[in-house]
Amino acid sequence: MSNPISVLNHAADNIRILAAASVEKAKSGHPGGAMGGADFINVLYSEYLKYDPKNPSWIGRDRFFLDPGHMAPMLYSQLCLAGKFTLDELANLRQWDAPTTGHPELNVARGIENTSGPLGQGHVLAIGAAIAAKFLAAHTGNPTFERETIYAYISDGGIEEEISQGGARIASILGLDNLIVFYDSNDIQLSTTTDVVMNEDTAAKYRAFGWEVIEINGNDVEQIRRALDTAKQVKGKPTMIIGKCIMGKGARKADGSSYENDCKTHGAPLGGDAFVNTVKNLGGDPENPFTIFDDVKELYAKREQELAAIMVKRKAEEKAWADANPEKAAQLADWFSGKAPKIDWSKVIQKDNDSTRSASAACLSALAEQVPNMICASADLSNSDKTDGFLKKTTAFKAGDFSGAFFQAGVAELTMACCCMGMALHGGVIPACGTFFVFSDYMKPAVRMAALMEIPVKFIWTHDAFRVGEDGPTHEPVEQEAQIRLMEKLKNHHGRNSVLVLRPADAKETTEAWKLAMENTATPTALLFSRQNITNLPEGNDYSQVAKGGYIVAGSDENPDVILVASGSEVSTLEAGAKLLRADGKKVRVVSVPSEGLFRQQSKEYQQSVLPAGVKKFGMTAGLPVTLQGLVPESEGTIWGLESFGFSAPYKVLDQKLGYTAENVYEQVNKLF
Ligand SMILES: Cc1ncc(C[n+]2csc(CCOP(=O)(O)OP(=O)(O)O)c2C)c(N)n1
Ligand SMILES: [Mg+2]
Repeated sequence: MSNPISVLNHAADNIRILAAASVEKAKSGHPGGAMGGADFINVLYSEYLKYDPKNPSWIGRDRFFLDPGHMAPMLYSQLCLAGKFTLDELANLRQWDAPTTGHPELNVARGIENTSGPLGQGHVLAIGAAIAAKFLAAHTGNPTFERETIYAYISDGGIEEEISQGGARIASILGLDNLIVFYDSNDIQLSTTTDVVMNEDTAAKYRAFGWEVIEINGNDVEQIRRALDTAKQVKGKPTMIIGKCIMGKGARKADGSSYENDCKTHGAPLGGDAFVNTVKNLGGDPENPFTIFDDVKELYAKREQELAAIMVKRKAEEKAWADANPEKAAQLADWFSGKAPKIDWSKVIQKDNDSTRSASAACLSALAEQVPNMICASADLSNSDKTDGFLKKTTAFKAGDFSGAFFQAGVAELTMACCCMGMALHGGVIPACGTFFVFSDYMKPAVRMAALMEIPVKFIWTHDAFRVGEDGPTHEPVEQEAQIRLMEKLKNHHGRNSVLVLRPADAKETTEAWKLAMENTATPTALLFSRQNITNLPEGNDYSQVAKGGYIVAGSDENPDVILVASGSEVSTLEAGAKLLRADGKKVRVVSVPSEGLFRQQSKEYQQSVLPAGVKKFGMTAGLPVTLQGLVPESEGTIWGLESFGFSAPYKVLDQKLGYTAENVYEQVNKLF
């Protein structure tokens, strides 16, 4: 490399000053880690990371995933040197409407590949992105994906988080040699030094996982370069570079003594004279810290030219491939357009009275055949969560062979979710992942981030109610539906429901639910499916109405005396109860609400026409009664729900014992009159 080390060190000091200054100005934030990591990120951006300065969303770019979101000042300062943020924006860190949010939020145009903050997730997103790059290389043959390197930056907190074990396992078993993780090992965390909580040999741990591990001084330019050069040559496995970094490198206290390696710099401004002394120590002007040094400007101007030259070659290579493979090239453009794929749903033939998980398998089977960029995953439950409908049409990923489209994640739901989210962030693929609904609890932190980032991952959750039965209360979801439906109520930054949640009532509603899921390119979708068979809704039901979130089921009476409301398999229980009520002369309407969130987006007139105020209502849910509270007001009726963890017994016994029968519907509804 031709860049003088003195200039690189100056640039790293520049980053340290900018990071410390932005935190100082905001009066809050995290300067210490950012100052320690500056050397690595600066070497990476000034000499290694390949991206198109003119087109931030270039599909073949290297990607940088930050795990410790609290090190945002480091990333923003680095991206400021690379021209993606202004000095004014740095000075506005953490302020209303500023792009320099407290923790980085996904913004590819600004060079931010992922939202980060919850430690541990960020580097597993990178693992997902690395999988996506391997998939695209195998499925398109476009050489640009072979050249991509996915970089991740992890800190002590991310290493301590359990998800790092799942990530380490997956990256190794899949041989992700396009992944380079830098571990900022500064021995300091928020409230203690790391030795208080951690005595593992992290290098040995990752070697045992099958990774290449390189140990360096993380503040030394030459060692960083050598490590990156070596890592890029490694074949067949991922690489971790463990950089011993100095927390708060260059920081000085008010009395001029060292402020390095001190927990206090983790999450607070250096403060007053300490800040002044630090900036001076780093060669800056405390009166004017928001400055880019001239030689640093030159360094990054030079890098921009180098990148422009690299881009000429890469674009030519991509064009040669596109010219030789025009159909594939058109298809690839389509995959990266973010548009919903075209699917012929008439190919999905549903069996009568099937479980909705099997009905989902029928959909997945069609998707495997028709959506060549879809990737389906399961956390070791594919034959139960019925993602095997997809698997039967393809093969699972293996190290060196990404010609299939199934991702066996092993028993690691959070890891699976983050990998799938990372695939979505990479772009070009449509990820879905399945497990039992009760284990969605292991995924919530990721689902929340997927919702915040607005990425359209499909979460398939089967065994959606206590009718798991014999497995007992450990496996019976009760409060989970209410929890995930809270995400329908939470709006994302575009004002949309942050998650689309669909719980279809029978096999044909399942096809409609999958259709909505595939059309939803704007948010994650949660699909809740039954384990047990469900009687079809009445003949003549207009299934296209699933798209309205809630609708009147065929066979309902005009001017009803009572409206019965449910989602999922409880709709068929209500239908059975309706028969008994009608035999008594009652006029009954049955309403299926696969998504309350979607239903509430319809016109007030429509909502009122389906659930008119003033008409008696009865709701039935296998979840907590609160699940239906928005649809069945207390003043108009009652809700039959589950208020315990459930019990161990065959599901038909549980239905009887817990009151999920036609007879109980009849009895409870009669109490309203
Ligand atoms: C899942 C999660 N738990 C807790 C936190 C709060 N937190 C932010 S940083 C941090 C300590 C991080 O230490 P380290 O990763 O070593 O960063 P450094 O102090 O070196 O900057 C904690 C506990 C978090 N952001 N995410
Ligand atoms: Mg640390």
